Amino acid sequence: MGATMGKNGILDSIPSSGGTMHIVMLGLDSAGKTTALYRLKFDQYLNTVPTIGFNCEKVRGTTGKAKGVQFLIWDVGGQEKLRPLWRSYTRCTDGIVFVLDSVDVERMEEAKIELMRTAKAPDNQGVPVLILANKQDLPGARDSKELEKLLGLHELNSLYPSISSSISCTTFDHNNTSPQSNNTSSSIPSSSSSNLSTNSLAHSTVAFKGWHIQPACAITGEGLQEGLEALYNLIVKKRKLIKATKKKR
Ligand SMILES: Nc1nc2c(ncn2[C@@H]2O[C@H](COP(=O)(O)OP(=O)(O)OP(=O)(O)O)[C@@H](O)[C@H]2O)c(=O)[nH]1
Ligand SMILES: [Mg+2]
Repeated sequence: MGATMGKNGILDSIPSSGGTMHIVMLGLDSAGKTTALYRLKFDQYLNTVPTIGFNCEKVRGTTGKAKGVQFLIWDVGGQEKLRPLWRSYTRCTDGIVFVLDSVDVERMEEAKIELMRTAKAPDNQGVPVLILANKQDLPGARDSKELEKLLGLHELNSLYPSISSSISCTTFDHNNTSPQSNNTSSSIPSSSSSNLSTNSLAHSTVAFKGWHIQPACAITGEGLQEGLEALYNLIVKKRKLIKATKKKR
């Protein structure tokens, strides 16, 4: 377990091997990060102590498209004095898991501030984020919809890239009912006043929602693999989007 801190952050020491996804797990102290990590790794509940520094484990996905995928998961201590270190771990990561205590409404604002600070940091913008709504087994646990509101997760939408493409669209001549040109399957009606327009461009934007909220219980393991799969899907989707954007240039 463990690695040394390079000048460019903790991930310096890890080869960015093709198949392995690098994931960093953050969240307030006592949210359940280490419990979740050990549940994923050993498939059992292990007692934890507050993390000073970090834990790191290789974990295999077991469900859906993430089945067989290897994740290298960094679990970083969440105490206030340790949070300035989070930045060193998130640099170059493929995805972030933000673990939340779904019962601790008193500290929800604090969690929101840390989540937003992390997601909005220049190095992290656009990195897929899984919000793990942990401790769902406890009475009073807030559900995903409520947490989404409490944390203002819609704020995250603006952080993700979208691909905008221009397509040549059908133009319509009112004097002649046949289309002028048609590079698309759908025709876009022209305004009633114009009788002809040629090669007009329609812009379509494919939005990418780069975050997902997953209810979970780290003690029993419920929701953990599902969350990992959701994060994996976001990472793959983002990579495809970036590839498509590069091709267009
Ligand atoms: N009821 C319940 N308790 C949980 C759950 N997950 C973690 N806990 C408990 O919450 C406490 C803190 O868990 P940790 O995994 O150590 O929390 P952490 O986020 O790693 O905390 P730091 O290392 O201080 O950042 C422990 O007593 C866990 O047993 C859960 O899903 N349900
Ligand atoms: Mg811990």
